[in-house]
Amino acid sequence: MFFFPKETSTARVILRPTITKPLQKVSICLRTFSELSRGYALLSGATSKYFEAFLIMFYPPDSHNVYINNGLVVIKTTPEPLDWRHTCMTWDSDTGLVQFWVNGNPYPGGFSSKGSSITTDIILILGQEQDSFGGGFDAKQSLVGEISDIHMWDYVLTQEDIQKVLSGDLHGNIINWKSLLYEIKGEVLVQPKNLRKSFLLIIYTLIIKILQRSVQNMVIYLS
Ligand SMILES: [Ca+2]
Repeated sequence: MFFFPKETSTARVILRPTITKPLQKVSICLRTFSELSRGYALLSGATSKYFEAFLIMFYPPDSHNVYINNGLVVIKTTPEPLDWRHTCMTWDSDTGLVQFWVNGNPYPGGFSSKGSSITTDIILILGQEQDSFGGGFDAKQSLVGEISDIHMWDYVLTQEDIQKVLSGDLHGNIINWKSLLYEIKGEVLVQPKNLRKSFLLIIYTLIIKILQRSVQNMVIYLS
């Protein structure tokens, strides 16, 4: 996973998708962990024509601004407890339909940029939001936290596909986390993904409880 340790306007990961023709259908999935309460970009894609060609902004705890070729769709979701968060989005130029999932749960989407296509010059960036083609970053829109399991497709995923992505059985055909092509700029650490935020917290809580019980038993014994 990529770890963005602090708020900067420099730290970013530039992805190298294998796109040979303009995208008229697209799907993206990724996992993020962040304790930020301000808005931040989950993914920023800019083309020479549209600086918000493919952008997902998350405003915790329940709102997303999705842009396709500068066309905005606002998506409301149910707030989730602080943990790794799996976000998926699809867009189909034929209808303009934007679909959205968080942790496998579908949410009402919207419509954006029907009939257009995302051009092959797209610059895809994790950690920062582009206000120009490949730049124009603002620390207050940067990600502080972690990103993992990013996959992207040049077709529209079904609900069934989303479940396969969640369980790790479906990988992207234009961006694949298992064979990711990327370039790091600034302070971004590459680490093995761990579950410390959930699993280790449970273990830690259990140990504290056991210790507390032992102390209580000792007190009872002594008195
Ligand atoms: Ca910005």
